[in-house]
Amino acid sequence: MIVRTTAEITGTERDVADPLGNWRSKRIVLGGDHVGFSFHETTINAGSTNNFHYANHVEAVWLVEGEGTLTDRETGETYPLAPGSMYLLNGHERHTVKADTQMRMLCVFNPPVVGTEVHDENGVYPLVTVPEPTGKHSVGATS
Ligand code: 9YT
Repeated sequence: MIVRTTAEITGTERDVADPLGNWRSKRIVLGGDHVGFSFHETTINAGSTNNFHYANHVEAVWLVEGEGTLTDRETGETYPLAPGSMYLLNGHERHTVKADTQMRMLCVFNPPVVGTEVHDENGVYPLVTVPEPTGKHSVGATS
């Protein structure tokens, strides 16, 4: 079992700031934890517009705080975002998140983000994997 608090993550290498200064993401679970997904708390600044494209990952996002708009840039459709909204990028959609107020969202990535990824010129994270440790329990092991 792994137990963590945001207080332990804040200010460490798991607390990642957007190079453009629009968001900050606390990586609560990463690929190195070897559970098949990563789990992040992302805070997006009020008034910012963010173009994302996870070409190599599926992402689910659950909005906890704040309001804004999601645009699917593949179709042009827009969706209001408010606490309780969820979007699932199950088609690697290019998308834009516009934050009217500061937004706080919980994000799950599969395959997991490892933590060293940086967005390329298209806003894409590369696929990076972590080798399984040897001699350790695998996910689902009972002993
Ligand atoms: C809203 C969203 O896509 N968040 C993604 C996570 C963040 N960009 C990160 O942790 O890298």
